[in-house]
Amino acid sequence: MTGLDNSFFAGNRERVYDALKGGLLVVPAYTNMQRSNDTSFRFEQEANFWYLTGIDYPDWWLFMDGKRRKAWLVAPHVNDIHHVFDGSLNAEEATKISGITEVMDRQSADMWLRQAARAHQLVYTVGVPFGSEYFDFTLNPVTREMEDKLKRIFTTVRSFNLELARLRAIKQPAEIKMMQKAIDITIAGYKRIKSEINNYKYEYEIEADLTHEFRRLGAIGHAYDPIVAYGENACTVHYIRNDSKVKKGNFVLFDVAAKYGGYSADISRTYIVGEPTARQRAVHGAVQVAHERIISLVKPGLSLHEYFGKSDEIMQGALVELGLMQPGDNEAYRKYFPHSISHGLGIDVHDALGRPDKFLPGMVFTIEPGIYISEEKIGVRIEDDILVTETGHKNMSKKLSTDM
Ligand SMILES: [Mn+2]
Repeated sequence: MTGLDNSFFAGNRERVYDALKGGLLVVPAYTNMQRSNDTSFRFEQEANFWYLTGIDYPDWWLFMDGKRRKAWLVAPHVNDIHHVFDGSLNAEEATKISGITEVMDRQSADMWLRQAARAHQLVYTVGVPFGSEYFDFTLNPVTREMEDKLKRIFTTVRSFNLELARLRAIKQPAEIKMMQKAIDITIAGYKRIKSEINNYKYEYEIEADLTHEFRRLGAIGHAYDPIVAYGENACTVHYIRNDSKVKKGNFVLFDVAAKYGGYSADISRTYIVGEPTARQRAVHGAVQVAHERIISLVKPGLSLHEYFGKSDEIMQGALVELGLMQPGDNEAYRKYFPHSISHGLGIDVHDALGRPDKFLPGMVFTIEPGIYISEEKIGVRIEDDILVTETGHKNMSKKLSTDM
């Protein structure tokens, strides 16, 4: 159950037909990935495929013809054993979810592609993600396999990622509703553990209560591996072991959020266990003030260049005030604030915004200043989810206090 009906997916396809300008687009679903030996990870769908079909099953394909403004689904061959163990989707169900009435098998799909290649030299598909040469994990093989397959049939194969990112960047009211629900569930989780923060002995106990609250409220689970980082652990930006002791006298940094109805939240808070020292209070306060100031910059039409420039100024000002850097010392700046201030948010927790030059109404992104001082065993991050509106912005996670 996605919460969004097939008119939503059909509407998204209409926008893609416009962007295709008469061209052809092939979008493959992801395939299941090995977890170990003979088991796979829980399936996670490719976001563009889901955005255009609503189908949350592996190995399907979508063909879209911009000229005829028509779409076809290609069903995978599922053998009887897999059907019994994992279930599968029949053509009728696929049509109901997606609103696409034409469903063919793989063999017909190959004929369809060869036929299409007579009228089209160029075909668009979903290419590998931007920056993937720097990833320290293996890509879902489907993307490359489909590219290679299309290269054997068409003269030119081109990525449609940027166009899809630009469409997905502008959230529709139905999407904002889902995102708000994911955020509200996340807030409920935070409120529960905040009131108990002095009673936990290990990071994983807090993680367990967050997970319990998310699932209890209907979220599919975490939008990403939860970060529950006590003290110095918070200085490892993507710390996910969550197995250290929690004691009085330091912070726990949380970067934890739910996924609901296909959409991700992404929220960070930093809570003190016991009583804070003056220094801890100063660092947390500095992040809180910077966070407020950076949020207040956001309005439609603001250039991203100006936004990043001003947020750098604000963050550097905070670090100077804490005695952590001299003005202009870029090396110290990157040491104490090593990650980006913002990223897009949506189906993917790091949703591409399509490299915009300015903020547009309907964009949702995070604002997440942090200060990490490993020599003092202090790490603080505060992150909210911001929607650009027609007149300014809406902080979608404002209901959750940023206080320690
Ligand atoms: Mn984030």
